[in-house]
Parts: sequence; C-alpha cells; structure tokens
Amino acid sequence: MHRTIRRLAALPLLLGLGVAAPLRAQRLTLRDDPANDRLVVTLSPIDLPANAPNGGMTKPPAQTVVIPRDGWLQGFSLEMVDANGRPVPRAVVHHLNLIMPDRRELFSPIMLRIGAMGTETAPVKLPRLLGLKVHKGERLLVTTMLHNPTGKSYHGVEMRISLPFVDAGTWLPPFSVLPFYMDVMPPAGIHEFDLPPGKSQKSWEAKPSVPARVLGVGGHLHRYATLLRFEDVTAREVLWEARPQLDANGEVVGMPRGKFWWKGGIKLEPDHVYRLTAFYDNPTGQTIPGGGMGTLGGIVIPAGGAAWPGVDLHDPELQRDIQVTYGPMQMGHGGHGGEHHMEMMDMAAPATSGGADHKDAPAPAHHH
Ligand SMILES: [Cu+2]
Repeated sequence: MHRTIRRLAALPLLLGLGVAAPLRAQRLTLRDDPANDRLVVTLSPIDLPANAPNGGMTKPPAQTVVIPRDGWLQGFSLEMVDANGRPVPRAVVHHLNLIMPDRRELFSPIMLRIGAMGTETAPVKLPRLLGLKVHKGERLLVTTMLHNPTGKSYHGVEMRISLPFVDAGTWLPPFSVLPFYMDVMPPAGIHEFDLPPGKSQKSWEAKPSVPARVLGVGGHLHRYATLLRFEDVTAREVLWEARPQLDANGEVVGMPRGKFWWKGGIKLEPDHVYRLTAFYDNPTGQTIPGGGMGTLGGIVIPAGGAAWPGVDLHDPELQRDIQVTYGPMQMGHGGHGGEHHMEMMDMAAPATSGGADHKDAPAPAHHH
C-alpha cells in the first residue's frame, strides 16, 4: 500500500521531467499575419550564455514551417528579444539561412536558398512590384548558427523572422522573380577554404539549368578579399565584378551591389559556362585556416517562359546538401570536432554580409 502511494507520488515528478525536456527544445513556428501583410517565423527558446568559450557556436536543429497561403515573399527582417523582453544584439547571429527544400538552385541541384543573413546584414525588402511566388503547403527551412561574444547572458531568446508577404488575391500582383546563389566552392558542403598567404584566387564554374535574366546581384567575401568576379566563360565576358570596402584591418565592411534591371537584366544561357572567382591578398605570411569565402547571390527571371526544374532526390549533390544542412555542423574552420550542436570557431573570420545597399536584391546566400 505504502509502496503504491510512493510510486504514484513519484509519477508526476517523472512526467514533469519528461515534459520539461521537450519544452526546452527550440521550436520553429509560423504565424500568419495578414493584417500586416507578413508571415512571422519564430524560433525559440534559445539560451546564449555570456562569453561562450572560444566563440562556441549553437546550432538549433534545422526545421521547416509550411507556407499557409498562395502569394509572394518580398524579403525578410530579423528581430530578437530574450525572455525578459530585452533586445538581443545582432552580433549573436553568425548566420541565418532561409531555404526552400522542395525547389532547386539555378546553377546546381542543391536546395533553393531564398535568403541569408549574417551579423551585419540589413533587412532585405524587394520593391513592391517584385516577389518570389510561393504556394500554400510549400515548405520553408530555416537554419541558423548563433554565438554570444558579449559579456551578457541571454536566456529564452526568441528569434523573429518577419517575411513581407503579398497575398495571391492582390489587386496589383508583383512580378515573379527567383533568387539564385553561386559560390566559389562546390555548392554542397563547406564553403570556407584555407586562405594561402599572398595573392590567391578561388573559383567554381557551372551552367544554369534554364535561360534566365539577372536583375541584381550582391556578394559576400571575407577578410583580405580584393575582388569578386562573375563572368561568362563561354563568351569571355566579365558580367559583374566588385571590390569590397575593407577597413584598416582588412575586414570587409561593405560590398557594392550590381543592378541590371534597368537594362532588362543580364542574359544567362544554359549552354554557357559561368564562373565565380574570389581574389584575395593575405598579408599575414601564413595560411589562414577556413579564412576564405566567396559567394554571389542575386535575383533572376526565367527567360522565354522556361520552367525551373524540380528537385531530384536521387542526385548525390542534393543528398550531400541535405546531409550538411540538417547535420550538426555546417562549418569548416579547421575540422574541429562538433558535439551537441556546438563547435569551436575561428573568430578571426566573422560573417560579414555587409553592404551599403540592401534594398534591391536579396542578400547572397551565406552557408558556413
Ligand atoms: Cu562567410
């Protein structure tokens, strides 16, 4: 009799423990906010202890939400508050990626990157008349990596991604555009590379899967970068190149954007080869492990009514992309072991998606 009572008394405690654990897990949810023409995607709660040792990274599990109605996405912005409603500094976001897992990229079969943010990325808002057409039921995947370099601890942090959204029933439908992403490293996998001393360059090339017109581009580079070049190898033509603004320490503080909509865009042909090259000049005399990166992001319109191809789940490159995206680690940084979604990071290479003008093109995809 006594034994039974004791067991029953212990039961709520056990249940309590059983419930407590899942409540601490970070959950991604979507709230439709038609009154404000937006979708709000929330990830919480996240604990970010102060002065994480050696720049320890937290990677909440990659999760998806479902688009609730047909319409157009027109950008994104991010805000963060902790459990006490205090604003949390943007410096804690190493990067954030928005991905459509059921669609593919233009230059490779990996999942479609629709937006990315680093520490310094300003909100992205497309002009009212441009948008990414999405359908009810489509999935949106969010991956992020966070750290806390500040002296303050933040608990129960809520990450709120606001996505301006135009309903399909609008009286003035936006013109449908699509994002594209290209990297100097192969698309699926780690995008940082070891930066040799002195002058060096890294490039990757590919053909687009359909003809398209590029309306605008932006770039992402790391410390000591000198130039990002996008060229049509077949036509032997440089389509866009930009020099990053560097500060006295060689850190990238800004990156010009290319706008081509005014001339009807830059034509991409599926039988042409395109190359992206990042140029660096590393004055340290030493190889910087994982110090280099070069990314191009932009928006296109498919030309001549070409249908964007779907995902091919049998494609090994897509499989590798899925594995890397959902896996515990997304970063190179010298191959430190990652456990419990934590990783030792080389803080000499912070995410700098900085740019003076973020209004006309989505930020380049930024996958560490
Ligand atoms: Cu980077």
